[in-house]
Amino acid sequence: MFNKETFKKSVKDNVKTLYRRTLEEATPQQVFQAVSYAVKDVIIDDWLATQKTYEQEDPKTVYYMSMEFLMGRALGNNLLNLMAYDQVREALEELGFDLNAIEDQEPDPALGNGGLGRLAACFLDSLATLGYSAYGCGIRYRYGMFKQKIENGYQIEVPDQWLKDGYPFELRRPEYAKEVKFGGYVRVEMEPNGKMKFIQENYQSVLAIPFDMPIVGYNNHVVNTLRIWDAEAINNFQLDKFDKGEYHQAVEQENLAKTIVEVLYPNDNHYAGKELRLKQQYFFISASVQAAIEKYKKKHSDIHKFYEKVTFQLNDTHPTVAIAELMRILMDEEGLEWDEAWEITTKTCAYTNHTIMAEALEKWPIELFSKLLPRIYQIIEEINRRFIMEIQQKYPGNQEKIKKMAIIYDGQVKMAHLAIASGYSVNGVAKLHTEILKNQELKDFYEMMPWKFNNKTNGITQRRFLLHGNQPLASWVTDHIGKEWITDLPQISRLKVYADDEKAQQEFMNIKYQNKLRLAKYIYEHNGIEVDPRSIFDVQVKRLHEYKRQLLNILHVMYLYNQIKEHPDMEFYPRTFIFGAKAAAGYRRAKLTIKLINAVADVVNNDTSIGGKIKVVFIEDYRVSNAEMIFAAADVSEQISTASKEASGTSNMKFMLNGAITLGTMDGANVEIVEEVGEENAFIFGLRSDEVIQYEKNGGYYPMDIFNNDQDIRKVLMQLINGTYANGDMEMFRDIYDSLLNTKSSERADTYFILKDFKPYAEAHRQVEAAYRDEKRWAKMAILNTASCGKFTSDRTIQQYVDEIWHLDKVQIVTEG
Ligand code: 26W
Repeated sequence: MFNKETFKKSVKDNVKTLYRRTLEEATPQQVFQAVSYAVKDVIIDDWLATQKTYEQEDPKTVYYMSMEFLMGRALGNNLLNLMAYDQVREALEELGFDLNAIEDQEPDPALGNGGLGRLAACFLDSLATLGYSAYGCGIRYRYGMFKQKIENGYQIEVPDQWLKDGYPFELRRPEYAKEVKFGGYVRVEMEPNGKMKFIQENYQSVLAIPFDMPIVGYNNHVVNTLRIWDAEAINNFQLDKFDKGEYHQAVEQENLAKTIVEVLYPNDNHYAGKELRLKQQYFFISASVQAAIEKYKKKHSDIHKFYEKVTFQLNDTHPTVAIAELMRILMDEEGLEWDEAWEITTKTCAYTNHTIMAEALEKWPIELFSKLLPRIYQIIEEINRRFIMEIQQKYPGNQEKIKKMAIIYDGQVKMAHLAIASGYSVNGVAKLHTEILKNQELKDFYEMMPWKFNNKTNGITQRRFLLHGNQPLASWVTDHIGKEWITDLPQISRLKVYADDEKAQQEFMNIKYQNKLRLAKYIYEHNGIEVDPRSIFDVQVKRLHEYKRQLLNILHVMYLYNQIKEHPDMEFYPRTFIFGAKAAAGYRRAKLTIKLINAVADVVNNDTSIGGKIKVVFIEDYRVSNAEMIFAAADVSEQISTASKEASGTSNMKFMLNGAITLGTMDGANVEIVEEVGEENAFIFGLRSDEVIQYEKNGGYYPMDIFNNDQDIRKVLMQLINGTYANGDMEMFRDIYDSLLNTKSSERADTYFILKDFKPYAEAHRQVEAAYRDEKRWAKMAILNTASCGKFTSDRTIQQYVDEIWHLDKVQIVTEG
């Protein structure tokens, strides 16, 4: 149990032992470290108790395998889940410190890109809170997602040195190290009993060292583990190899270990085909699968029943080599026959698809794959051979089917096909997304194996994104309906009775105003831009990608600015357009879009003639920690992806939870958000997904018609190439102009239907403005959004994974005191 005085003493002692200083002499970073070690001390007891309970009760365990875990800061969240936040705040006050300021000292662990990585983090929070035995398995990247600096309007990537001061919440576990082998060749030996034995030889190895991070459940003493793997050379430098003339191999092994976990690939929804990435994948998967089997064997003698106690969830195709690695260990090390190993594997592995963007699909050239992972490749070849036989049996003589569905085809290993053929479950992440998978992208697979397909609409944890991120609103909600919403979000619907209550409306909007003030202050400090907290805060924060259409947003801002300039007396409610987005380092058009946003901001923000009616802000280095503050302050949530392209989206849910109103297309989970809150409490516009798909089947549409017939749009587009936002440089934004209109290039003009949706988007914005002018109507809509977000808790999502896919056993932790 938590004790304030013990805690204070522990903080003081920690500063002394860690830094040989008194609290008064310690730097803020040192205080953060000392406080965090004191918190870790409290966590460790529950961590031990949890692991002991798991050992005794032996519940089925999910291993959530993911290349990405976008955790965000741990200190504040851990304190809330431990129910110790207020006491620690007081303890620190008594010591002369501000908990918020200490929280700000924590690096923001960003071992992920965007939605997929943050979803994994929300899932871990829910698994622990619901009392399920779970491991997160991932990579301990030395450098996570890059830090973004904006210089002269352009994005600059700076390395994220999150480990430079040491990370207090991790625990190195060298006793669980595993060897991972790359390259070489496979020698086949005949055993006396006639069985074939496959031996990998002349390989390079790397030692995988696990670092464990505690995942604290809310108010239940459960502490699960996120296990991320670091790489080390196997025997630092082998002199004997040196003597034998194998100097090169020893050096290479050393280098492999150094590079393998060096950095997170900053691509989101774009497959680059880099060999190092495949090395990363096999590295953490081999170590994790070995660890899972070792743990299972400690308690169980019959490996055939592995799947009764263990399940692997593959977070997209990135961890899909787990299928072949499990087969390899079961056959080559446990001595099982193919059929036995196959039964276990296909009952253990399940796959989640997170995108239908074709350019995101992972396909590895056979050459590269078989060289790096010779034994794994053999096994995939055999899986493929048998799968093709199955296809032939089901569709005799149908070559088309084989061409479309084979795992290995055209010189490539297709990871999605491997995952679908070998897993017992395939799920999409929102209703619409799953339907598109079944009826379009994965149609052939669905027809052959319909029972595997299911939907699990994404969710988010209300504990980080309301309880921690928006403490004033969290308290207000608790004051009105009690605190059950913290672990039972659907309870939040009990706020609906306050939607028309004037006092409640005022309080709700006043909290929003306070949060806007906090964000305005942050913007002033970071951007030097003064924004009016009474203006509409219209926010789009997410990775920068063409399909997410930040370009539509900024083109519309250019249009509004033109309108105000042309009609200075027109009615106009002041608006602040806030953007936050990282672009993949090699994604040129995305980076140019960032430049455009900043260029428009420069012109518009400094034009005194418009009297501050529009402000444009690009928040540098959008990440989990500032996201929490941004959601809390938003009035309007921009969710404007081209319909059918956004698998789910999860920021839409975080905005809704915080009382922002969705301005969006009928895409991803927006569809379900509208279902919950009602169409009258959202602003929906644009092409529907079936319309987009229809256009695509017909080769697109003619944006030039729109350009020719609409002078407002034409004016905006011309401003891209007449230097309006580029100090007279007519070339700076030409690529963007070309992408929308040009027919000369190989790509379709306006692939993402920006001009097609432009006018409907502008109309939706006019409706936003009208609604906002009516203060009561807006307050009601905002309250109803918060009150209607119950479905979108990751607790619900996880419960559905448990009930419909994993079938885990619930556990209770009994502690002394
Ligand atoms: C191989 C390169 C690569 C890297 C990342 C391909 C694909 C990805 C991810 C699947 C991209 C991603 O984060 N997808 C997002 O997943 C979220 C969680 O399910 C969804 O809410 C988003 O709609 C989806 O874009």
